[in-house]
Amino acid sequence: MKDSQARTIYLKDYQAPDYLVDRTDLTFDLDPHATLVTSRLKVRRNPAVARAEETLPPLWLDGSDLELLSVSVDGELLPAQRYQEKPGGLALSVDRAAFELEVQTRIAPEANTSLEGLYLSNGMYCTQCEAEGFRKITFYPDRPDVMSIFTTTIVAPATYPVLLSNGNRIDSTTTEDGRLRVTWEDPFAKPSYLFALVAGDLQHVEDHFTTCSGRTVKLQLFTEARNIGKCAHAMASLKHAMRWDEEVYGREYDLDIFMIVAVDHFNMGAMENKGLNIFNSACVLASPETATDAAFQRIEAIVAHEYFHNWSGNRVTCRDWFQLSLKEGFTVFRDAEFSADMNSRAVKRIEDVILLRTSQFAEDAGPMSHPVRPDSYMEISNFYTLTVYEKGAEVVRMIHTLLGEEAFRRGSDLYFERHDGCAVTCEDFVVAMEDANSADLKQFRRWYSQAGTPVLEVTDAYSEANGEYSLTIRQHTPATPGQNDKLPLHIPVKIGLLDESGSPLPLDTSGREEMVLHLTEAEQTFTFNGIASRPLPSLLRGFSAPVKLRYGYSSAQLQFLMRHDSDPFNRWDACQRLALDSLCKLQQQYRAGAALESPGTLIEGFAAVLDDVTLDPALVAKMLSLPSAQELAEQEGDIDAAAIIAVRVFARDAIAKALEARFLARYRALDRRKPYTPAAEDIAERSLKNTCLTYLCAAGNADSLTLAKTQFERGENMTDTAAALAALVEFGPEEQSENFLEAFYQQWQQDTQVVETWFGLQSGSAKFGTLERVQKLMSHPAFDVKNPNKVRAVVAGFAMRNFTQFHREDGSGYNFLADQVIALDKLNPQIAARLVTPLTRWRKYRAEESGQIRAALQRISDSGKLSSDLYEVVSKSLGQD
Ligand code: B3K
Ligand code: ZN
Repeated sequence: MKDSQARTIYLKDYQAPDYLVDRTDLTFDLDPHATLVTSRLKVRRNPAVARAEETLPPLWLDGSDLELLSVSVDGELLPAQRYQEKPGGLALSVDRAAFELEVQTRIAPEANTSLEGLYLSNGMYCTQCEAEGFRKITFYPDRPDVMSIFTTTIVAPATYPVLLSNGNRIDSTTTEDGRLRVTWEDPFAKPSYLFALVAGDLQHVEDHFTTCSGRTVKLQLFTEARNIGKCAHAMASLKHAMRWDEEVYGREYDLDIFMIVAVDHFNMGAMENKGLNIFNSACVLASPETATDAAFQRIEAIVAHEYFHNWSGNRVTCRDWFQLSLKEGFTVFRDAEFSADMNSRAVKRIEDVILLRTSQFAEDAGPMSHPVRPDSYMEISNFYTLTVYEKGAEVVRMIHTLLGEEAFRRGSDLYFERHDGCAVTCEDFVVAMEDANSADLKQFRRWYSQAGTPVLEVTDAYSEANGEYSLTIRQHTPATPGQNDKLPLHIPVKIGLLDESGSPLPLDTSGREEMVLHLTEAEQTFTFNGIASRPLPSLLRGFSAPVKLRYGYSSAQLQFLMRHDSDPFNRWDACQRLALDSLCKLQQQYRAGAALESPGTLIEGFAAVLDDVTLDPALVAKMLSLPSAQELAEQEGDIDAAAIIAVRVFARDAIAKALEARFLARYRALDRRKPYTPAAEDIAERSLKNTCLTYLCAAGNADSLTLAKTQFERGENMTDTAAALAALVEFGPEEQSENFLEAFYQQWQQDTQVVETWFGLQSGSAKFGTLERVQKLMSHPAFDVKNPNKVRAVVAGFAMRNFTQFHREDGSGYNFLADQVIALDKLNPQIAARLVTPLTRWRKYRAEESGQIRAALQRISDSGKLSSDLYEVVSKSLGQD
């Protein structure tokens, strides 16, 4: 296996830049095949590293896939012997400590399929520079600790009437030959990764926001004309986010204009470029007819996330990419709290914890395992991970839990004040939290440097004679690649105790009923006095730390917690544990070749949940959802895919049949046919209604399929329509399902986002998402291998969300994925490196699957020259690096 230029970069090797760039003045003469980029930089020696007597070091400018046309210093063309083009950039010999550098390059946006740098999406020019895409635009010190004031001039034919960049528009003219020429200036110094440019024939919607100090900010959302009716929700979300950041963090927006642009070809969700956020259209465009509730909520969260970056990321940025979690972990925490305030707090927490437990824990236990602040990387794009984002957010959440709301705010105020306009480190963040509160987070810092998911084993003891109850907690973090020995972490464990009637017990003389235990030792005992009878502990409330918790709850105790715990998250968690226990028992029966027994306890538990009309319907829906196949897989050492699939279907059908009457009653009560709103209460009702509908259809009663058919045909909103279609596809007669799918496509074929939903429905279907069908979808006219959303809907839908078909015994699913990864690596390395993830878990499977998956991975490795992105993941997974 070879890659282009894989080499490992280490945090310990960080050095401050030799030169700084005070001003960056860019001119783009746009052309699909030959865009001319002129860059004028005011460069000076970095005083922090300069010593008077030394000779000047060469100036290094990163560059990739660029055609260099000329280099001048202070207005004079530089002779060729003064600069050297090397792999990855340009080295200039320098004879003065401050100078103006002009570099001209030519690039071809049309040929750029990596979607990094400047590229075309449906004929619209757009950019993506984080992390290292700016070097595909021009030669530049493309590192986040070089911050500069940017001015950008865009020249384009009149067929591109909208020309955008960061900051404020300061000039707009028509050239003599009839082209448009627009100049933007961003007054805030920023690293190159926050640069953005957009040019296209776009429409926009406009609104405004009055900031807390009374300034008016113009808000504009740009999209192709056909999507102009899908902007309202994102605009409303933006205004909510702007207000929330003022109220909760005291952060006011700083420019007079904030723009969002929707593009169809985008590698991830969105990008926080200063004043000009660029969004994947699936993460910003929505209407009730075309987008599901999940999409509405995702849009609200991502719009907020990108907006929040204006402070946590842009005003205060990262010194180097090892510090990525400084901005991402903090911003994910901020957006999670925003979503919790806008919607159901418990449900938001549950969704985030499901993601952690299924995917981040798997990453922590896999070959790419790394700390929240990695020590090394080959390709930084591979480190935009769940560990950096989601576990990083958990680390910030734990600081919040340990310090408390007000102290955390003092810490964040100090952080923003102290580091405004600077590129800093995770350490700086922690120090600000400490300094603002005279707190000690010394041991807590290990969360940034130690990889792996800690396991907490809890035992308890009760002495009736003394009225004393004690909890003993042992912590242990398993070894991860390159880190064998782990130290104890400082872990906040939020707990409560319930008496036999389910009431909370006072935990100390102050009478508080909930507290945070500070676990800092490998083993520690916490004692509570004045406890009249043996209590039931409610542990790790709200998932107060990203750990695996083990305590030997009986089924009866779990059912008790489900009914009485005052912490809604833990009520759900008790229900999940009950389901996991039942499914594990069923797996044992399946593996032993025994008849599967109906999961009676689980059915009882679910019945009680369904009968409790006082519970938030959204919480009920979550409680009634069985753990996913992926989550079940995470429980085991030797994953047996066939067993997981079989017992999940068995349990689901048994629950469906046993509780059919209850599901029907709740469905009917919730089927109110109200006009659509994305309000939390309405989303909650739809989610429970559609959960009931799915169980009803699983029970196999023809009347239920009629209910689904009616709901589908009414087509009142995409949430209900897609849920009904999914149920019909999964449980209805095959021929009819085909007809429904076809009817749906005919109705929505013009709508990009709905077609993506349609693809995903099929590729992720246990019944319909067979390999043959997925291959057929890849030749569908609406499929486009150069569009990551389509690849995600079809290929990732199959490989990551269709456990049943992907793990087909003949190994064809693994081979298919290997083929797709090899092909995609030539077009878009970032997407290829993400898509290969399911194959990296080969060691966790039983021998049969494990051998097949490894062989598929080996085939990728042997397929020729790989991108550095894919090389890193494949070589680490095979154990070669
Ligand atoms: N900061 C971007 C992610 C960039 C990913 C580059 N491969 C979006 C976000 O986290 O807000
Ligand atoms: Zn982010």
